[in-house]
Amino acid sequence: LALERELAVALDNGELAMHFQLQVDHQATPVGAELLMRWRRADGSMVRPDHFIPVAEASSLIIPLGHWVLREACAAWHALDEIGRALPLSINVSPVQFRQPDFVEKVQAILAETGAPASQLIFEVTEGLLIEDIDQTLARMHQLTALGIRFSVDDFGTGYSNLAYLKKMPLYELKIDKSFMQEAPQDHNSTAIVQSILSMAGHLGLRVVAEGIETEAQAAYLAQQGGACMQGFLYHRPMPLALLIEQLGQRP
Ligand code: G
Ligand code: G
Ligand code: G
Ligand code: MN
Ligand code: NA
Repeated sequence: LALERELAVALDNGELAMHFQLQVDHQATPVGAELLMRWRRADGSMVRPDHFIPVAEASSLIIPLGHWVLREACAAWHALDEIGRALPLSINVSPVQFRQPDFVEKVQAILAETGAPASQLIFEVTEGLLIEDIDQTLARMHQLTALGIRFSVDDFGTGYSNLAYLKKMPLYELKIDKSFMQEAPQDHNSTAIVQSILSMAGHLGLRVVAEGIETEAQAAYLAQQGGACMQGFLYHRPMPLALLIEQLGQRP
């Protein structure tokens, strides 16, 4: 596969970069950031992650890539801590990476190597991971939770209708998929789903991050519903670490 070979070279050549998208509370105060991978080819063209992550997952490249993301998160946390603006950082963990037999050991090794606090890391996982191989998933989540790592369900609401995992798994957060947010508060059905997720999360004691907030109307609707955390272009775009440091440094 041409893209697979190209990605392997890109990883070696440093063509991959992490961007950071701030998450805010209802007062627009930053409360965390998600790391999002970017691949800029030598010719300047961009390859979107939804294009190359599946390629990395189909080969073994997602393993070194995933380790690199975790190291980037730990390094970024230290950089933010140095300017007095440490924030919890969320990383997307591929099910392929999570299923590696030595995944927990590898996470521990990177934490030890970088000295970053596990309690400042949130692993975003998919509903698919949570409903397959439940015994292994649960055992690993408990090991990682014991280290201090927290778990978030990414793209919540788009995966499966079986919600049994919500009562079994040690979860910290749900991320409402942007497909629901983009139609709220105009579309009745999407709004009903968002409201149900907020209500359920409240009863389960889970934090909520609403993704894809692009309009004041969406933000106002969430504020009125009790103020979930928000992530979206209305507040912050994904940006390189240097810019993130500059922006956070300028705030009181
Ligand atoms: O910005 P956006 O186009 O970054 O992300 C598209 C998709 O790619 C998202 O669904 C996200 O989960 C995935 N993605 C982005 N960065 C990473 C990463 O570092 N690791 C993994 N596994 N997936 C990522
Ligand atoms: O991992 P996940 O699928 O949650 O990645 C988040 C994706 O959402 C990334 O592709 C990111 O660039 C994108 N994103 C973040 N904020 C917005 C937004 O306000 N609108 C849209 N359309 N996409 C967003
Ligand atoms: O700015 P960035 O490269 O992170 O943007 C990631 C993707 O999101 C790109 O495909 C870009 O076209 C798209 N995008 C950037 N800003 C917006 C926005 O305000 N609204 C929507 N819907 N998409 C955006
Ligand atoms: Mn995500
Ligand atoms: Na998502």
